[in-house]
Amino acid sequence: MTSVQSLTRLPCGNRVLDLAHTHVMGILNVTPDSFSDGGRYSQLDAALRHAEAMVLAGATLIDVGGESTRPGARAVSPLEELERVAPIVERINRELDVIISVDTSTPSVMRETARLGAGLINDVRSLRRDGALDAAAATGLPVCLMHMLGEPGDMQANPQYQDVTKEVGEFLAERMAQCAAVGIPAERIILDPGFGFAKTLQHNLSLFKHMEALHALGRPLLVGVSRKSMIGQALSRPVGERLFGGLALAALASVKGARILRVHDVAETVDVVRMIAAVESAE
Ligand code: 7PM
Repeated sequence: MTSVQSLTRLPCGNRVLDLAHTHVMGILNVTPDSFSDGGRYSQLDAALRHAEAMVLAGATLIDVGGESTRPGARAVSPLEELERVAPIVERINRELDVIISVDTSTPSVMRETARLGAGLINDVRSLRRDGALDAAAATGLPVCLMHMLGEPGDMQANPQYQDVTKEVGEFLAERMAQCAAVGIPAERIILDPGFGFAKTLQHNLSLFKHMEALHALGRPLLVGVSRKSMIGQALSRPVGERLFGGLALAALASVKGARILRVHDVAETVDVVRMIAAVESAE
């Protein structure tokens, strides 16, 4: 087993991600609604049904997140985060044919969810928390490294760049080097420009336009723009009216070579990806 296959097939725990084409990652939020009186079991069932619907719609990855990255959101303890995420990871692994990505910066959550069947660690903090590099290395799983300056709470204060794409590339290269130092090889890394994280509208648009420059780092790109404020700001749309703008960005990202699109609207995005693939596979 050499070259061509190992360049396109990324082992993700008990499953394999074929990087020859673009994948849709469905977002599954398991942050509890404090006013919900549904209780634990019905919340778990609702999350599982949502995950199942996204898989039926064509998602090949499900991103499970238990710690809100929203500015001003209450900090969640590692135990609380694990109690939210672990049951759903276990159920998805048992009942659905999909790669489970865990959106976490917490070392104990990385270790425990890997044991329960997670296939990918998605860390918006790029393994910068104490112990995160070692925990991720110990799981042996692939890692998505995302660009962000500061913490979710303060990142939008006053973001400044000379050349946003160049600086994002330099940041991701530095994080790849830190990963290599603890035994996470480049072959196990996915890179993410971090749209909406410590960036103004102009930064986000410029970074999106020049995204191809990040291919120089030699790793597959994940793009997350679904329902984000860059769409709202560019089109003057509230969060409930950002689907078409998001699909335009999904199509552009796919054409620019992004390999994973992280989205809320899976069925619609899968049609975008399949339509592009149909044209690209023509004579
Ligand atoms: C509040 C603020 C709520 C931000 C939700 C968000 C990404 C991610 C998120 C991304 C990767 C959202 C974000 N965004 N992981 N997690 N890439 N890899 O809008 O762009 O979904 S959370």
